[in-house]
Amino acid sequence: MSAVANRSIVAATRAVSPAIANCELSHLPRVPIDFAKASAQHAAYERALEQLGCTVHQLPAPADMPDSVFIEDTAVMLQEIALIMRPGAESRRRETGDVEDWIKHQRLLGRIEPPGTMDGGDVLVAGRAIFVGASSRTNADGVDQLGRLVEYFGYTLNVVEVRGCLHLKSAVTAITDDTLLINPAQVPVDVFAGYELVHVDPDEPAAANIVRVGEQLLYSAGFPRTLERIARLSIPVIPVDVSELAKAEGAVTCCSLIFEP
Ligand code: CIR
Repeated sequence: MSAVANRSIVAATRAVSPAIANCELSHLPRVPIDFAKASAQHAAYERALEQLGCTVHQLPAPADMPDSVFIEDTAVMLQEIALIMRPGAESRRRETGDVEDWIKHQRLLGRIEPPGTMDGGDVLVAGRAIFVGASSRTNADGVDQLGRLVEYFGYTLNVVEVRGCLHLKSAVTAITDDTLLINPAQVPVDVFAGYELVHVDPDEPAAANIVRVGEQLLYSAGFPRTLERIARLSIPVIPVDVSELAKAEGAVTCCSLIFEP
């Protein structure tokens, strides 16, 4: 494992809010969430990021922002610019303020402005290609604004229809710049022509979400069959238990913003 190689990578996280039980839910029934267990899993997730060589910077969790642990939805970090999102769920809009206050010291800032909406979970960056999910959280105005912001820096933008899941990155994430982990039942595969695609095991539809840290991976321990498929790539992968956070419809990418300072 090459943790030393990742030492310059920052992972911004946000502690679990004591109000997480009041989280937004779109595709799952509401079940009790054990705050202590969710916090312990989140702490183990942060330790795994450190094991991968990241410097973890944790922002505090406001008691009145149930979903704030899912910091990925508040911003998209590109090499050239940080894009502050305008989350699609009204209850999540206030989450961006504290994140912006910290991120403005890291990058030039761009913003999705009203009436645009976009969650960071809908933005997949693979090299110089950006894919944006047309989900229930991201509207056409948000996509137009993102297009203008990223095309200036030479990225290509592709809009992807998302079916039966919350975000684009519920359905497809990057293992490397050229290899994607994908659930073909939730996004059209032809959009990703030219990429090597690792399909999730059909019995694990929520398994397409993986965190890439440099040349290494962090993945949910809840998808052992898909993990076997990923292991065939011979890329180091740390599994973590995020079962309690999954009850709030969270997955592994949503709990961090990873970038090189
Ligand atoms: C929400 O519905 O907004 C939260 N309960 C879950 C957000 C998960 N975020 C993500 O996958 N990027």
